Amino acid sequence: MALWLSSLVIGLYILNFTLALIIVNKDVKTSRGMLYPRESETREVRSLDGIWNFVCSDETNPTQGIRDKWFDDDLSKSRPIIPMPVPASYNDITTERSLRDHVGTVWYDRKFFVPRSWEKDQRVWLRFGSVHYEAFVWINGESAVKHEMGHLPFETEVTHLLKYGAENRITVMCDNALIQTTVPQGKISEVANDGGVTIIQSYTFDFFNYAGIHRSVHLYTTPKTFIEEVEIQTKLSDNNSVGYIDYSVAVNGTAANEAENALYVRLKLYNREGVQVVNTTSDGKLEGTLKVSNAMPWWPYLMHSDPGYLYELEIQLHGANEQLLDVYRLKVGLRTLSWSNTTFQINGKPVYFRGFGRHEDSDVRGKGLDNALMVRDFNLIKWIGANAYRTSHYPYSEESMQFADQHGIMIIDECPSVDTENYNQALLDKHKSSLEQLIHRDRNHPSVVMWSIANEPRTGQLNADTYFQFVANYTRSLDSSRPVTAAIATPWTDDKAGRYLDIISFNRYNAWYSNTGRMDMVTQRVIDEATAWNKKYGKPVIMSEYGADTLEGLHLQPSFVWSEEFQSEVFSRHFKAFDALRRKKWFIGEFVWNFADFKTAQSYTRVGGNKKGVFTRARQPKAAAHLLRQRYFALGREVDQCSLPEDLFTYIVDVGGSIKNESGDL
Ligand code: BDP
Repeated sequence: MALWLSSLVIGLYILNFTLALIIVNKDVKTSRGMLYPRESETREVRSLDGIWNFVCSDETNPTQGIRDKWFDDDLSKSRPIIPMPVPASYNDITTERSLRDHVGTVWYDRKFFVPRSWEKDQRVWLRFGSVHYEAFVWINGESAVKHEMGHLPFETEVTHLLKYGAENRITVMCDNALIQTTVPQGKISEVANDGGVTIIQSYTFDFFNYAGIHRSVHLYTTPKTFIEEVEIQTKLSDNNSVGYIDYSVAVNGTAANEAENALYVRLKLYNREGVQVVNTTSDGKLEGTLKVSNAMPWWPYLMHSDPGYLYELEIQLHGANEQLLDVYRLKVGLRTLSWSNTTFQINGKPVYFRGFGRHEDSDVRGKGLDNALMVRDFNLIKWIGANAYRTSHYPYSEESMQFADQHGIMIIDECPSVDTENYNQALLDKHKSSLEQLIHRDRNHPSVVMWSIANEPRTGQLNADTYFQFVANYTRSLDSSRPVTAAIATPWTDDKAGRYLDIISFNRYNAWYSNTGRMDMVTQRVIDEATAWNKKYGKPVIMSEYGADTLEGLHLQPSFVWSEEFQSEVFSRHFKAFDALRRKKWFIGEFVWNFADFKTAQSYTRVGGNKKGVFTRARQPKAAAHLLRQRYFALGREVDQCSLPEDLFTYIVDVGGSIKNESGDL
């Protein structure tokens, strides 16, 4: 190669590399609307859940369906279809390995009727609770909406695409491919196999890349001029006896565009008994503050005898001549969050978090929404005395967020960024967008007490500093009423992101990934690491993951890795560290990894998936669950004076007094 040519190539290479290093804080597109679909006197909701038709594209030809316009007619005309439940991940529904491990696009369609009555004076919206990872949607062959990002809702108006009083067809193409600029990241490669080549999806995160239409699909109507956004923030004063709700409503549609000033909202607040406690109207700005006397605060589970108290806020949109245009109802919990460098408080009371990292995961359904599973999970959370969980490692269903509000379970709400690395501009923009969509969706939930901007990002890498400064500050600019955290596993010595967080969360697997089996190397290490994080950043600290894989039914004494005894002992060694740390006020919480066993990609370190669950995948307790229950309730008793369940301790013997040992009473 001529010298000039090779210097040109090297020059271009360096330029390319340098460009990749430069990341700037660009504006990202913000989401609109997407209030959870609720019926009211002005709105109707119809579910499109059920059994849809399904076909899989060839992995080596993922765009064939687009080129051949499979959306123009029933999918059954293009390929043999199979039945597929919605909502559900498609991976574990059939017995086919090829579908379980499929990489690329799959297609769904179904027919539905739209009543004639929907044609007049209203709008119709199509809303997906979530599709993983990218979705393309057609109605009657016309493109309706496209959305990238799993675990988050999206919607579009379809008024003009529907046939009224007639049958309609909806077609969805879903692409599960993860690359270096998706959130989360993955890699696609072409690898030789026995018969030729195959497409391989790899990823470093430790849960199965389930895909499909994961949450409910709804059609709903709104009036022509409608309530598009509601944002509230609450606080309490006067010893929690007076509540304030700052509200702001955004309206869209015909009248909104023509005669904005004629619009106003009437707000009525009802208490749990259905008694109206506030009735007020806004000015033309559609924002203001409601004052609630004799307020009933929203308290976390076990922190108060009446946790999860919710009011109902009725928002009526009125137009010219006081005409009632639209009505939307929202549950509201009155609470104040505050935090400092040493504490996190709710309604002025310091919080000690005791909970879990979790997954939306179960047999057959994968990550598909399932109400039976959701209710069982909350029953287990309450049974065990936990007061919080982190939505590791992506946003959970809206239905579960509502449930957490009702039951007083505090949520650290995490965006879908896991093992983030190779920082680049496209990734930053999408990461910020994932947080924007998350905050937009969840900002009104009292249960959400913290935003988690990433799980185990590679925060020692080049660019991590600028990248997380942008991400954390962006999050704060969207919501300054909640603290920002990230679950970090980078050694504290190398971490570059912690200084942009309000609360430091760290994940560490002493006696499991490091010093495997060494029970004598847990307690002091946990104390030392938590202390080092606190010293480095001067912020409150949470241990957001610790644990050990445990095969249900495997008993080994003395404890040995994978046995039930081992999990209990690992927990116990951590409890000792946590108790030493709790004396230092800045240590504010302990989260076990994981609530239940869950599926992962195939690997020789995983037996049918990750088995660090305190519950099995079928949601039955392992031995350690009983131990954890005793600790969580004991903490509730000590910190929040909660009462203990009668069956917390098993009766053993009546010795007619106390049993003594050398160090005192047992
Ligand atoms: C942590 C990850 C979590 C994993 C866990 C494990 O945050 O997603 O499942 O390790 O290996 O590093 O069990």
